[in-house]
Amino acid sequence: MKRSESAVDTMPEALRQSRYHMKKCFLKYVEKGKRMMKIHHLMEEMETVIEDKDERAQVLEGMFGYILCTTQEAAIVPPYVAFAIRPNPGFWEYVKINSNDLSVDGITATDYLKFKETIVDETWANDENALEIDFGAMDFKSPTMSLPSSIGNGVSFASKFITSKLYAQTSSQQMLVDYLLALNHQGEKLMINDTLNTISKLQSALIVAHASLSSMPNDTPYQSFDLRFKEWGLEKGWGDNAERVRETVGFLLEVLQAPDPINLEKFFSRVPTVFNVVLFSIHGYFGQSNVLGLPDTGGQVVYVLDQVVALEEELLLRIKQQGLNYKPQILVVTRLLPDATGTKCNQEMEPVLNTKHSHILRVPFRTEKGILRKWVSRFDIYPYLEKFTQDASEKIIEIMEGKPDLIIGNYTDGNLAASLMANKLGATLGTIAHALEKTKYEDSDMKWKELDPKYHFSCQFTADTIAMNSADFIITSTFQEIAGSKDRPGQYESHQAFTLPGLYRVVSGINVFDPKFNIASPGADQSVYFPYTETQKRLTTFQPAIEELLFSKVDNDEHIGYLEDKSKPIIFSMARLDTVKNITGLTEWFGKNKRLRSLVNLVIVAGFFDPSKSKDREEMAEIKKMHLLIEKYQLKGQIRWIAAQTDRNRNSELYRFIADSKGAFVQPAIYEAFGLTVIEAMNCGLPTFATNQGGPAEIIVDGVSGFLIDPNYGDESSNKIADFFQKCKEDPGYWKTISDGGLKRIYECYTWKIYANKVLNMGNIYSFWKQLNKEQKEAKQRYIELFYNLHYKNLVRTVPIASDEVVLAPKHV
Ligand code: UDP
Ligand code: LCN
Repeated sequence: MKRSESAVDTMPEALRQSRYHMKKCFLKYVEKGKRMMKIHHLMEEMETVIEDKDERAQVLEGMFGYILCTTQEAAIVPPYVAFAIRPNPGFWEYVKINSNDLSVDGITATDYLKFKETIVDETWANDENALEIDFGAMDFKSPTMSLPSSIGNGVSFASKFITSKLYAQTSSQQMLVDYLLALNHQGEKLMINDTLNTISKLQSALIVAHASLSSMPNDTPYQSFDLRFKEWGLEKGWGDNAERVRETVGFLLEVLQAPDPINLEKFFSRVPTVFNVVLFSIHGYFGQSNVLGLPDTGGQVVYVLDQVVALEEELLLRIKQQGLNYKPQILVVTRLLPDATGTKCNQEMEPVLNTKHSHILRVPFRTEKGILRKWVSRFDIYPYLEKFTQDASEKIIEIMEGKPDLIIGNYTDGNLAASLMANKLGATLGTIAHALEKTKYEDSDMKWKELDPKYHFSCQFTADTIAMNSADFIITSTFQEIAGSKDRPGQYESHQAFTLPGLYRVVSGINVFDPKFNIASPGADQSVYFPYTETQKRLTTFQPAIEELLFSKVDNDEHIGYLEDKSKPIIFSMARLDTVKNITGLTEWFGKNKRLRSLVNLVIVAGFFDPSKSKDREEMAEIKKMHLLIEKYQLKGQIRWIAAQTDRNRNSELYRFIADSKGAFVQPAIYEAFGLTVIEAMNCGLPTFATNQGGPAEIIVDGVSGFLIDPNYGDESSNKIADFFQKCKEDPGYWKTISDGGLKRIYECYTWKIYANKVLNMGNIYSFWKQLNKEQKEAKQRYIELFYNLHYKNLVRTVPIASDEVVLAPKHV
């Protein structure tokens, strides 16, 4: 079978090939009535029908086998079975098969959604006025990419498209001039002044300037020719010396003469567009100490704090190279938490460590009763966001003495606030998902009604869809996040077409081929997470405390369990104690695998030990499960369970200490969006085993820079870990080969320097892109406003508002 053929064309033949078995199979699929089936369910049922192994293999090797392997799910409404088939990332097809006669119909995404809705809400599914959301309808003029290999490389595509527009339309060229004319910093003109208000005037001035610069020594400071430049209509911002100015002028001259994407990208990377940046990161405990491991407080906080440092550093460099002496300002805007429980989350302003001009700004949540004091889960945060954004916007404008040039949101709540503010002020908007919840829970869209009381997914998915459509650009950590892998849809991809039966049907939510998507992977702070071999930098003061943390024999508030045989290498894991992190899974794999237990000890850093002290429902359940597993598998003497650790310096030394023991890091999550611990461990030279479900599958090249493990197959995964340690025993050089492979991978792809450069280039290019596509953007924004006001706000009203007055038992228990 040719992969280029569509399923609707090949399915009839595929069914004909083994009609007898297929007939039985489809009757089996419909036997239990209406429901959803995943690929493993389809396979399992097939196994029961085609008992003979060889016959089954024959079917699976044929066309039907191929179609089945690319099927994501099937919806069953007897006598029909509808398949959602995904032959390649971003490409979907839908077919409906009648189990009685095996006739095949190709159906649209909308029809597929309607079909599957009938499983849960037939009346609504058949209502021809059921609300359909179609963001694609607003995109008819927008260019989209078509090659899967281009997904996530939006800047490059946008440059090509801008180039073609500049070529074809004088109006677009004039837009470029107008864009440059509008550049300013607090009213001070940059690059060109009003005398150069046409292409020809600009071009003539640049030719004169370029000629004069050619005769100057490279290091001539801008100040020595700025007056001459002014006479020609050119203002500061082109560069700090003759060489840089000449290059920048040269790039623009090339673009004006014959636009090409390379010079365009180079030119835009030089344009002084961004000085003031706002980053929204609202939920959890956003602080610089004593917060990691607290509920809803994990990698995002680490990411945002490192991001600020990297962005400020890059901004300072760029501003200097632009020949300007402005100070950049970055504000991280979060929630002020009066009940800060030992953190600084009740302080309004706090300078960001290792920066000169960046601050955390905290704004409280306000309700009709006044300021809300207590922490609320990120799932319950929606009622406060609109007011929070209004209050925060006022503060931000006051502090920055004007509007920010770039607003970046983080996670659903931050992205929604950022989009509300950016829309109001007309600022450029970037969003970062970190982890879209929709893919974390199976059928979370179809089951929204059942899950809403706990998670309020109706608000969350609506807010996510609004933010991703408002964004001028979307930053993702991996390709997987956008379009997944061969077998698994991406997090954004799962918002392409989905349905919340009874509420609305999204026939076009986001297109993964949209050029707004850009991959910029985070790094780990390399002044903290450095290799175990850099002995002179090692934080030796922590070593006695780490010895105690790992090896003392007492149980206390910080650790329980002990390690009988200290000479064994350690397998180490550290994560929030969420179900999806699967720390209990790892404990169980270890418990069950005698060979692994004989080779290594297990050290876990996660949560704490008393479930009654937890505010988080998932954490409570996981704590209880950990105790049960330690008991069940008699792990005392081979496991050390350490409570959540908040000191990143000490943590980094812990990773290195484990590396000294020739151990490994294990990240066993059921699903991990990116996984900062994975790159922290790799930065420390610690061989890493990480889940193949999500971002880590892209970070690690299996067997070269670490290992991938499948959380769905615990025995296989624990054996893979055991094999590694067995091999290290036989070949002591093997451990170092993997450790070095991990470090090489990090230095090539995962550093904050690479990140900051990419993100600021996005800020520059998309600020212009937004202007170029202004009318369309405005039309879409109107649609979004309608959706927000008429629908989202009603959904938010279903979320209970927290109160400080009554002390209730945690509501999710
Ligand atoms: N972390 C920590 N102490 C803990 C658990 C986690 O310092 O007890 C840190 C960890 O070092 C990493 C971050 O929290 O920097 C977790 O990020 P990751 O992306 O792995 O997961 P997330 O929690 O964001 O889902
Ligand atoms: C949230 C997650 O769940 C992690 O996978 C990421 O590493 C973290 O955010 C930072 O983006």
